[in-house]
Amino acid sequence: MFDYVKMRPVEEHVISKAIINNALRLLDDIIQSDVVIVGAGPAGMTAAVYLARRGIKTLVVERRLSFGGGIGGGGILLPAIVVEEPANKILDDVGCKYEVYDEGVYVVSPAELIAKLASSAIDAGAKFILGVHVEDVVYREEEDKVKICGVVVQWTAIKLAQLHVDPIGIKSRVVVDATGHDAEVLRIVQKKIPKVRMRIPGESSMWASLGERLVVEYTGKVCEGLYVAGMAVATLHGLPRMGPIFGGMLLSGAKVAEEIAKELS
Ligand code: 48F
Repeated sequence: MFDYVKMRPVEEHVISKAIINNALRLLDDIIQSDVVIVGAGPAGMTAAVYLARRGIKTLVVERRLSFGGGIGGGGILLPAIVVEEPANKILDDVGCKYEVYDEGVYVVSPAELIAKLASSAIDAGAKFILGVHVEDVVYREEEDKVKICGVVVQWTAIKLAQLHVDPIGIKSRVVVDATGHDAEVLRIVQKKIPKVRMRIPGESSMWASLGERLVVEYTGKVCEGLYVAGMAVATLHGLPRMGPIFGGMLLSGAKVAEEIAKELS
């Protein structure tokens, strides 16, 4: 089927130039985005799908070299994820297959969910940069009001090596903290911009159904320029953890996209 002996020889410097030219073009483009989503877990990737489908210039930054956050290990390390209605509509929207387990309860392959969320977001026009860690935010104060207007990122490899290298500043109209249990962006704001008066009680013990409902209900704006989605919502509002069920994460991502779209329109 393939002509295996006719592989085109490509010189080393050509490979390097192709990477540098294209990567710099991408970085130049995303350095000013409408929305920066921090974290490529279920909430962040769902938000990216619905923002990008609305034509909003969306960037997802993820500190690992892979997509998915907690999805991969979410089903108690077993290859099955539980999603409850109405989040199955999101699965339909991204073309992810599922089986009915019980009335309104569905089971999904984690590998397929990661792949379909990521490919739907990319097909819709969202850009992803993997291997970058958000270490700070950019802010301004106008008439005594704080506004978050971007993020400061560092290559994860540089951070792990504990080298001192200055970071990259990215400007955006909105930042979304979708960093999961640690709520890393919110904690940065709490620590470094006391004027926002952020209180972060941390998540409460497990109560799956209540946690799922409240995490969606409390998803939304935190202060000017900053929204929260996914498990970071539970950390911010002291909500119960829910364990390995993912409908709330997907719906939280969809809801944050809807609210941001309203604000930016
Ligand atoms: O943890 P994660 O999957 O968050 P989520 O979307 O979903 C939570 C569920 O997976 C699960 C659960 C469901 O019941 O409890 O835990 O709220 O994805 C968060 C992503 O953010 C990345 C992290 O590597 C992960 O992929 N992340 C965290 N901090 C940073 C970050 C940071 N400072 N910079 C960049 N990425």
